Amino acid sequence: MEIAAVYEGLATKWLAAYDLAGSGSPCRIEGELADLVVLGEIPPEINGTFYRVMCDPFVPPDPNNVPIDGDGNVSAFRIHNGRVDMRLKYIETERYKLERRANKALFGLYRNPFTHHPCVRAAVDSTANTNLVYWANRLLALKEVGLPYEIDPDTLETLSYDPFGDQIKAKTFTAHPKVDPFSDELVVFGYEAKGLATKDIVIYALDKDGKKHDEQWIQSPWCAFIHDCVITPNWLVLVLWPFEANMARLKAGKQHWAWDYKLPATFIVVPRRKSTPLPSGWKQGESRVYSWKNCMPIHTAGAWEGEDGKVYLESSRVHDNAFPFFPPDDGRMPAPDAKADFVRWELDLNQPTGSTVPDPTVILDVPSEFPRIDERFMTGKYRYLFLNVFMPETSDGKKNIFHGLNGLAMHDHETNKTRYYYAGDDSLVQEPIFIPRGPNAPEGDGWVMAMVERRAANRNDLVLLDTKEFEKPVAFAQLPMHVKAQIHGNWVEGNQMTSGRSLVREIPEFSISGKGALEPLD
Ligand code: V55
Ligand code: FE
Repeated sequence: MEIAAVYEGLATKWLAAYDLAGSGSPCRIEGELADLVVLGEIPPEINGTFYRVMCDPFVPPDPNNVPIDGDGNVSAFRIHNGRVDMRLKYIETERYKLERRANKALFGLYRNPFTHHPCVRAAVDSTANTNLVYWANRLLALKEVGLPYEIDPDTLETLSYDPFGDQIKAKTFTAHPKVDPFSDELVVFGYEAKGLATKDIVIYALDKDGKKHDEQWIQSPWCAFIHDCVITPNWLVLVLWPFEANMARLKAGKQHWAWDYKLPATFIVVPRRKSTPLPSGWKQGESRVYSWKNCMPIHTAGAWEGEDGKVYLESSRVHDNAFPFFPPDDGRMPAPDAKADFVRWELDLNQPTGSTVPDPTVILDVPSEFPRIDERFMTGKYRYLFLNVFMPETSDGKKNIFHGLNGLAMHDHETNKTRYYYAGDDSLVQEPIFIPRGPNAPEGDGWVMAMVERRAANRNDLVLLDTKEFEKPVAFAQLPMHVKAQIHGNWVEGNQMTSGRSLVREIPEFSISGKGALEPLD
């Protein structure tokens, strides 16, 4: 990081405070703002809340810690009658409360208790900073290293850790559980589920009341980083990144993960239920492992079952280590011009476990991340894809996802056409969410919303696009300040939440005092 000359010679515990552009500078704000300034018009049909979470350390972090380990700071944008209300609040994890009371970092490196202050060894080591998912009438703040924190959907106050409690003996819960809208289940997995550096993976579903069923335990081929997954009606596919964790490295006080150029990106295919019809040759309780080459399929869009007995899944892909803060043991850094694209993988379930999967089909040859679909259609073949991209015409062929994403794309699998929204110069865009035009709207008919960072102005905008006219926004809601990049976010329809309370303070009715009245002048 270049230290700006204006700050030269001034020491700070906050290295990020030297970042004049503001992009990585600490946000650390909590509070509310009613009725944001809106340019254009927010359609009155939109009624719900966009929840997003930022990685925003409250105390200056250990200088050797990685950028994905800051405290979870939630922003909620409630949209109703064309108005946008905003609330920001930290998730009060044990870790956040301990460090705030101590006024300094007590936790050292990501997911390495051997680097933590001994007094916090028994505390939950989760920042809950990765995703917010509404399920079983609960708003869950998720981080894959631990179990969910439940937060209040209106006040954003932290209510509890592990709200699904005693049903499941696992220490972890993915930040990317998947809602099956047809079976009304949340499909969950956790890896390192029996503790640090273990190869145990737990898989289960939570029904709409939060009751667990279809619990299974499987073994990972190595202790891999398993961030995302896909579901089809019958299958769960876990996506393994080529990092590895082991106790020796942890005990040596080093990073949890090391990239390994010899490991392949790998998929574990698991039947979701005992009743899943198995292809011939599959034994009851079996799961199969398929791999490709070394690469990082970061996030998935969705998956479907083909008529050919294959499972198709789509993901972003970086052809190298996209997390250079977890280098291989020999310290090798990823190529600065590492390629990134968006691809479709084909998994033939008739192939024996251990098989190599064919090269994936490139769907978008553009640096892409944060793919989303109209999630009412999750588990089946979908037509539309929404994602963050680095705009092809601004890329000069050299820029990649390490340079930030400055546009949104809407891709139509049927026509193979891609529409783009360019956020503007000096602007970066974050993960989009899709809002259906109504409960029965056709797939992809609605709006896309995303946070835009206006770097030069050091301020943010929420952008709203109509999927019928993707290139030109219908509205912006302006934030008066800069907020940090979100990790993930989700849209929750107003009719899914029942409290009826407001996100911001309302002015109660009162009687006018009469003391302000002037006497008539004549
Ligand atoms: C990711 C993010 C995380 C994490 C593990 O983007 C993986 C991937 C923000 O925290 O803990
Ligand atoms: Fe993620």
